[in-house]
Amino acid sequence: QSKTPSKIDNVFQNYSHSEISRDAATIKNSVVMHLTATFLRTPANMDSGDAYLASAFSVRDRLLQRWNMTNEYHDRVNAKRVYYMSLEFLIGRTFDNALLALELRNEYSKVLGDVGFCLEDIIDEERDAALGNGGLGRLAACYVDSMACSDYPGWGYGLRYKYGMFQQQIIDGYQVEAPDCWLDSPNPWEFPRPDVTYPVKFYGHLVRVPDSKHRFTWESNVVYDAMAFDVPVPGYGTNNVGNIRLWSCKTNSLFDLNKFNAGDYAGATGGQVAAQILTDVLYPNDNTNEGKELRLRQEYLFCSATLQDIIARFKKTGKPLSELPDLAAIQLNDTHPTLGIPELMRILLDDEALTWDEAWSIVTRTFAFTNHTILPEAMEKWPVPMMDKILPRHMGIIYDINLYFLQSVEEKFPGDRDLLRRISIIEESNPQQVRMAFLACVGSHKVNGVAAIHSDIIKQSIFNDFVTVQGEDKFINKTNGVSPRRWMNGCNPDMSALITEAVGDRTWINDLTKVKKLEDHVADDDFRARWSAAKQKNKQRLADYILSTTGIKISADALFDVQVQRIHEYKRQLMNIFSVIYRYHCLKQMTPAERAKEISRVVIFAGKAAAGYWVAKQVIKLINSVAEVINADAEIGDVLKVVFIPDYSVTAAEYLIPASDISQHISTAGTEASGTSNMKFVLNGGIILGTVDGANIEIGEEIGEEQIFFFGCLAHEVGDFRHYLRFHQPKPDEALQTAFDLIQNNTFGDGAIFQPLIDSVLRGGDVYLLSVDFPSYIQAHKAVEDAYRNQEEWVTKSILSVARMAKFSSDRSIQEYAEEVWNIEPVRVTN
Ligand code: Z2T
Repeated sequence: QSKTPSKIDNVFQNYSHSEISRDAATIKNSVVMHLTATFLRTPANMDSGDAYLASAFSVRDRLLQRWNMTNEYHDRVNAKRVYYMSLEFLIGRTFDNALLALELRNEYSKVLGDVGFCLEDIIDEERDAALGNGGLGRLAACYVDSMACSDYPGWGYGLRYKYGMFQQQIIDGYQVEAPDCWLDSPNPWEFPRPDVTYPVKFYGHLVRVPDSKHRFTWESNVVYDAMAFDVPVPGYGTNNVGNIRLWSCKTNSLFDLNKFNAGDYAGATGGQVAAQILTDVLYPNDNTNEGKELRLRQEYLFCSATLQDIIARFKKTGKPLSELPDLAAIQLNDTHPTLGIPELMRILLDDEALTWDEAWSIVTRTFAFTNHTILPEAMEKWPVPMMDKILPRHMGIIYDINLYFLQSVEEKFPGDRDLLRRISIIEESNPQQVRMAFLACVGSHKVNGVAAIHSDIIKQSIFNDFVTVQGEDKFINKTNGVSPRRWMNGCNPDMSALITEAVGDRTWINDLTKVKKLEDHVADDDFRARWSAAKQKNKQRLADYILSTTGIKISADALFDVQVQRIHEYKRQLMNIFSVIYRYHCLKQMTPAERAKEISRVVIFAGKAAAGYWVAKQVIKLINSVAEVINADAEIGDVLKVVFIPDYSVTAAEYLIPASDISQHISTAGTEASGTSNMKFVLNGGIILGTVDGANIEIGEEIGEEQIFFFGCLAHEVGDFRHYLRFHQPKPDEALQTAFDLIQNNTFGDGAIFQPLIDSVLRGGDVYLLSVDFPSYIQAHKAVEDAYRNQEEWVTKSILSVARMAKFSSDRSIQEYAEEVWNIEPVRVTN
């Protein structure tokens, strides 16, 4: 502990009062300073990559003032904080976001323009921080953004993967994965905190503390150090700057100099390799659980470091641990961070010597849990022998949690053995498994789903018994939302300018209820024309992006039909491409004169398949094979184009979403917990073609059924259809059969490659009900076309939709969590 010299107060007394410097000369100086001093370049030899780094570091200097002010202020007033624990934060780029939040965009644009750079090109130099798979990870990023913007004292906690979401290359139509080396160039948006490092133990054995019931010493020599990296989250329209604290495994001390000196080089670095790999890569699974031992170790490193850090911060207040729930709320983003529950128990029992009941009361008042899926293949279960080997203390604590829980169930429902078996945290399989969703539920005071239908479904399915035992009030809904900063103001400047004009100022960016004002302009011809022009410009921008990334030339005058998301059977990209094939067939049957009357369409796909998900990868191959044939067919020309954009990312989404006319959200009813891109598309004036599933339903309720194209069977009908299809061959309608025929005729190359996909419908029980929904899907496409022919009505739908979308701001979601789950209040940061 070093002492602060008393003089320091005088030297820095004005520090926290300093305003962000905005004048062009000062900004230019700071960019040149970073260019020359931080990166050893000169203005004469700088390229746009240098210009990005120098500008980004200069912006970050300005951000730091607010960041320090925020943390000092929250410490000073002992603010209750919320900790959002997530194995994934799909952040994307930060530079433009920070420029907008600090209201410095025009200033930097000018300074860069003066030296011959265009801000858009500079922005394009930044690599995405892709520390997440899809919806769940992006939701975490939107939520920390909303906490920052709404003045909530909130932190994200996650892992700093050296390799984020893999890069997807398309070779010969197939997905090929390459590592995402996002840290190869300097990252202006992270701050290493070598002083914030915690030891994390694995394996070893337990020694009971004499005369104690629940207190153990855990002895092991396998100890890794987790070191913090802090990522700032600039709040728009506020001084509040949030923080995402990411842990990385530290390895320097693990170098074995004795082995090195003896010439054993592999042995010398072996310990480092073993440690390093813990935070090396993000598991690329969306909605599936691989059950790998390394993943369990990753999860524990994350949970242990995070809980130690939260406790250390709490202890600085000098308050007794019984008051932890008054100063800290912890949200578990799905079950991935569930080990935080036994880890906090371990700290309170073994390190702090609390009794079981004291500790358990603190734990259950601190944690809350969000479930994001009902797909059985995504449910985390860990074999008891594996958990016992790696985390013996936690396995013991989980057994005790389960014992006390089952005792309480037995008290309420005496003699119901089947209930006990069903509800046990330990599944009596061979080997036994720890059901992480049950552990998360038992250790939390609130459990929520992510859209109304999903929250209902989980109450009737996986948590049905828990509702009976623990009561209905514990199980609530928190419909997802997305950040208007990134998903409107950032990615769609022209539309945003129109909204600002309609509202009168920019306050809608932090209060989306104000977009209602757009309804006043829906009959204003000039406004409508500019609304359409904004969409048209976005479509041209996307056409340019597609040309540069794929070499495919498309017309910006066509209808843009977009499905971009992880490739998964339940999302039914396969149904989409079957319908494209059918459409191609129909166009081929027409005379040129008939074809000329058709609406030109570009069908756009993008998305990654989990590396081990063979069926999903075959779907990518089919899309690319179909695209190749159709795009080369001179007879078809611009009437139908099919594009698969490789390497979908947050940044690609920022190009794609503002340019869509219709987007598809076509999961089998009951399978998509919420979906969040559906919200983003509509917030950008796009129209949804979708099933009655996830948040589509609430979007339809808000914007009105005239503004959305629904089709397909309903969630409550799925069970019967599936049951029927287990015992009966599906009967494809003529359209679907035509698609099968074309594939089997080798229209798109060797049809045999795709037979397994056809068989998943015809012989695999058609689990996702393609044959059931196909006829209404084709009908819905027709309805979309008819509506699109009437451009006047289409523009009305587009404006009305955006006007009615306020509910889907993540600010609304976060406010609900704050009030109903976390019990925290906004804190306005001032000097
Ligand atoms: C994921 O992105 C989602 C659920 C998961 O369950 C895992 C991952 Cl990686 C374990 C998605 C849902 O599929 C989607 O419906 C939802 O909108 C999103 O989480 C955010 O809640």
